[in-house]
Amino acid sequence: MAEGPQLRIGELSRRVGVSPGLLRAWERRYSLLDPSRTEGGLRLYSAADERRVRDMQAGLSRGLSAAEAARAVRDGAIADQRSTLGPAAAELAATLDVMDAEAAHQTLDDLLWRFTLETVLSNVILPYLHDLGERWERGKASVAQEHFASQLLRGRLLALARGWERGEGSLAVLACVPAELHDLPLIAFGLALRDRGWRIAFLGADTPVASVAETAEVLGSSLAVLSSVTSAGFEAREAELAALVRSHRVAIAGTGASAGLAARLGCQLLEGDPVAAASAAA
Ligand code: B12
Repeated sequence: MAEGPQLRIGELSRRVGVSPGLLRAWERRYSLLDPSRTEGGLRLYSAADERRVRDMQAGLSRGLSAAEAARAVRDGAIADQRSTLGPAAAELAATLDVMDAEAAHQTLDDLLWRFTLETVLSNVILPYLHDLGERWERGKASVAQEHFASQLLRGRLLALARGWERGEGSLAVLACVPAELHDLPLIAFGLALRDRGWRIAFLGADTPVASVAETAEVLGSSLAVLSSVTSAGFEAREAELAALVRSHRVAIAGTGASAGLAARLGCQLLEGDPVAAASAAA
């Protein structure tokens, strides 16, 4: 019996942001998962299965086909890369925790030189932000540390975003719902979408839904993505969002977005981390 928690497919799906159908396909086609069975025949997945799914996502976000990514997971190629990413991620966290901007930028320079931006986003920056929030909630990180880190990373990501409005590709308008300030994941999503040939119009934090509609109209967008940490952020604007969905292709994202809300609005739900979601949206 494998160590650690034994998860049903729904719970595994929720954790990694991959639908149960796709997980089953990866299990069947590529033997990516190796569940144990209860006496009743129910499949239970281990921490090792979860890790292989995350490695598979990392392979896909690097542009590998599903078959190539599954092979890289089986050969341990992605795990090898993860093991060299790990120390760099710990170093970034350490430099940000002591508010050493110069050292943090150096670590980011080094990471971005050695790995693709998407690998750094998916494996270092986004997990770091998530972890920072958990530590802040438990009183293990101060507001100052959290603000320092998020401002430094935000500045860095926006510098990488320069010119993302240019090119020939389809245009996506990205915005947080009114009163929502968490625009970092939206920036990460925009960078990943830009890497897939899209152009980005970034409205960022606290944007009225009418302003998203206006921008989509004026610039001729192919997709408008709205993000919110809370479900209340979407629900307070449900009528306006429904009107936007009638005239434009819309997707909702962030921890406040759910399948139920997307079905009610008749729009797309973007699941998983912003890099995986960019693959789905593109
Ligand atoms: C940085 C940060 C801030 C910064 C935001 C800076 C910025 N410009 O973005 C500032 C300081 C402004 C801030 C403020 C607040 N924050 Co804050 N913040 C965070 C922190 C540490 C990181 C957010 C982040 O970028 N995460 C990275 C994303 C990618 O990870 P994730 O949130 O787990 O999201 C997953 C998916 O939902 C998906 N996803 C998320 N967003 C998106 C967007 C798109 C487009 C896509 C495709 C996918 C996607 O990706 C992840 C899966 O891999 C989080 C901790 C956390 N858990 O994330 C708290 C957190 C989000 N904040 C929280 C809180 C409570 C607040 C404040 C209310 C604090 C206060 N008392 O003032 C305010 C609210 C401000 C407001 N009105 O919006 C809570 C939210 C709890 C809740 N569900 O309501 C969190 C979870 C911290 C915690 N553990 O309690 N915060």
